[in-house]
Amino acid sequence: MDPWPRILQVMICLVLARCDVSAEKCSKGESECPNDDPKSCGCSISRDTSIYKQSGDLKLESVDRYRQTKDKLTPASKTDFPRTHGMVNIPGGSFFMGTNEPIFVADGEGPERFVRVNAFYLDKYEVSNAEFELFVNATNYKTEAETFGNSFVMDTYVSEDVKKKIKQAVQGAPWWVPVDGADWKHPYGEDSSTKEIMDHPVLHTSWNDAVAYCEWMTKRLPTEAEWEYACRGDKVGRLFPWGNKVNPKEEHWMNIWHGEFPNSNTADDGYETTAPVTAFPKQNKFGLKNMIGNAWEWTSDWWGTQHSTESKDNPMGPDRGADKVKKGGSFMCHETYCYRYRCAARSQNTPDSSAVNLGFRCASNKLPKYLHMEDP
Ligand SMILES: [Ca+2]
Ligand SMILES: [Ca+2]
Repeated sequence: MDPWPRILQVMICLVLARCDVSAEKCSKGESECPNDDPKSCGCSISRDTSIYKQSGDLKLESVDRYRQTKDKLTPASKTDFPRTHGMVNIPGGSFFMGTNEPIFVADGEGPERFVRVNAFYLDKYEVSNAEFELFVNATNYKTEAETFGNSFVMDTYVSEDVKKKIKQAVQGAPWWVPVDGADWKHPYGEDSSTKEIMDHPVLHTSWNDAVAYCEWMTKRLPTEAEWEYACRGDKVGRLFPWGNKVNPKEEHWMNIWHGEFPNSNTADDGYETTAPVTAFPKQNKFGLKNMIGNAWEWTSDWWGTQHSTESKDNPMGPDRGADKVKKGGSFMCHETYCYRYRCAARSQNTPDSSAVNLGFRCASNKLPKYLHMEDP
């Protein structure tokens, strides 16, 4: 029996339970939109794995299998594409995490709290398709989207042929559709490919996939505190890594949605979908690219929205949870819908979820032996 209709039905129901549709429909100015709803852009749609586990027709063993073999592998592999796995040094220091002027209160953007972070290394770029391909080729790793056989894509980016096969969408965020065959190699459905975008961020990677990749690179995911500290780059209380101007020097420094979401994308920044991970100026003094915009980025923290105002050293988030924190917003973010391309902004997904606008970059306590440090 084909389990897909039942799976889809249950998945959509559960997705709906996780999304407040009233906020999704708000396309007015931010001041007119509900500010207390963390789901207000449809960007936290999550997969529900329990239905797969209950049905017994799916085994998620790829991460474990990969762990048994990773020591034999070589993260410094050669590729035809320019490597973008370099890391920059983020000196230790302190900062105010979060904001006392939250846009999305229920996201737990606030309150501001004093946080100290030890020095660490962070990938200068989002992980690209080319870099992820090295990992897959070396380990035969199978992502969770490939195992489940589907992932979330915005309908705008899906071909008419693929659209015909889609029977359901997420209520309140109807542009989000579960697409069969969508995965990191087929970001917009089975008839798409990454052939021309190998230098773009890898998408449709779950948190578990991201952890597996970073481990293979002898790296790890950044904590949310590390990510935000790196994003802020010593700019106190600013919205973006460089300050408060959306377009510094009248230029575009990030890849977001321009036009009227979700109906028109004018691509004023040059990109209707993703941009190369090397695109745009460095976003702050650490030399980081595309921290905000382009692809959302997983962090290691469990999701929580109640933060103590006590100062903390190297906080790692709640001990447990259902969702993992992602940061930075994406090419699908528009000020009127998902104004989350800010350092303090945050969102969440279950660790096995994947989507067309979700990727990651890795961190490390020490510079891996096979790497030279990147200039900031
Ligand atoms: Ca854009
Ligand atoms: Ca990003």
